[in-house]
Amino acid sequence: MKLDSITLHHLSMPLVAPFETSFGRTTDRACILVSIQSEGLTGWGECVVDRDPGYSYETTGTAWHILKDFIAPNLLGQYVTDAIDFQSRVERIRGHNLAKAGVEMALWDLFGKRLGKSLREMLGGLRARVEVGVSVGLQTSPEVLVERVEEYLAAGYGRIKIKIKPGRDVGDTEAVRRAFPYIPLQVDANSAYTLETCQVLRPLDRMKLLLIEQPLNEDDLWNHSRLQKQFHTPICLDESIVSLLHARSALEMEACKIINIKPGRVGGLSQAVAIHDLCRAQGVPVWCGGMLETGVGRASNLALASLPGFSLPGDISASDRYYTEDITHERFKLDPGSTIDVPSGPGLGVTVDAVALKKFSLAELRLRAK
Ligand code: OSB
Ligand code: MG
Repeated sequence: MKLDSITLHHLSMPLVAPFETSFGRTTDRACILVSIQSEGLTGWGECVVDRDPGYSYETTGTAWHILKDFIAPNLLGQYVTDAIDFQSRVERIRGHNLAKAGVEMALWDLFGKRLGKSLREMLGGLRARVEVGVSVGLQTSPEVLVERVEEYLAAGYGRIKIKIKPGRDVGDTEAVRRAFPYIPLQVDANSAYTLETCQVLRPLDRMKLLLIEQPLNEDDLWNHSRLQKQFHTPICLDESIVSLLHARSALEMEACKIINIKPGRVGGLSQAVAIHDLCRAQGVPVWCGGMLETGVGRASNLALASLPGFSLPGDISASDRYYTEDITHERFKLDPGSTIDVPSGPGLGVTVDAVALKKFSLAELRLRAK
């Protein structure tokens, strides 16, 4: 399809409650929505960038720059045929996966609308609904954490993930495990430990956790492989897996037994599917991570998580876990069995609410083909 214009929307959306991890606290979640206009259709994508470089080196500022000055000029006025074609056009732009992934998502939405096919169909997803869990941020105390978890369990979430950091690890996890001895439970450290400081996590190995997510630095595959040898609990990598090659290296090194797949982190849905395929061929479980997405990114995550290798519940919670008001008309709700329905309409299967978009927009820029 010939791409006529690309519009960037810098958004800031208030969360229903602050979300705190080992790298910081978010009260208003930022992102850049990308819309691509082509042949009378509009495709939407979400760049899951944050204000600060805490999770990724990318920020709303770097993504805006890379999108405006490098990615868009490579695409405007061009005929882009598919995701592979798109990737080859941005191959020479090193890194900046979150920026690239947002554009790839918008292209999938566009192609789906043109073909009358849902993203799930295009990616080869099998399920019409996917199993999900909830990611619970750091709370003021283990007691408050247990209360939060209890609320989410009551709301119907079947799998709980809690955030940990040094000083708030074994005690918090133990409190939750003691209150709920049998729930599927996992922890996420967001790179807060070193191989040495990680030794305090040893008691976690007796708490029947599904996995321990990203204990060490993102660039430290090697020490994750040393750590995995010391723990029975599977280590799951998030930040470390930024490409198919990283996934292959991590598995070969036995740096993890499970992979969290986020299309943003790996530069797009096509890469996410490639990592899924690799893991599936090797019998390695994967699950879909989350980045507090709006309805746009959430629709994309649901479609991805419908692929057969996603054998663990994703961090894809209902819309009301994040936002009182979202920028899509559609809201996602939690159904019995801790599931959410995968959208079935063309492309992402969601429509953007122009009024809400304007309300949460800090800046907008339309780039046109010359
Ligand atoms: O590490 O998985 C993470 C949110 C922002 C950045 C990183 C992470 C997260 C989450 C939230 O854990 C997952 C969600 O969207 O519910
Ligand atoms: Mg994580």
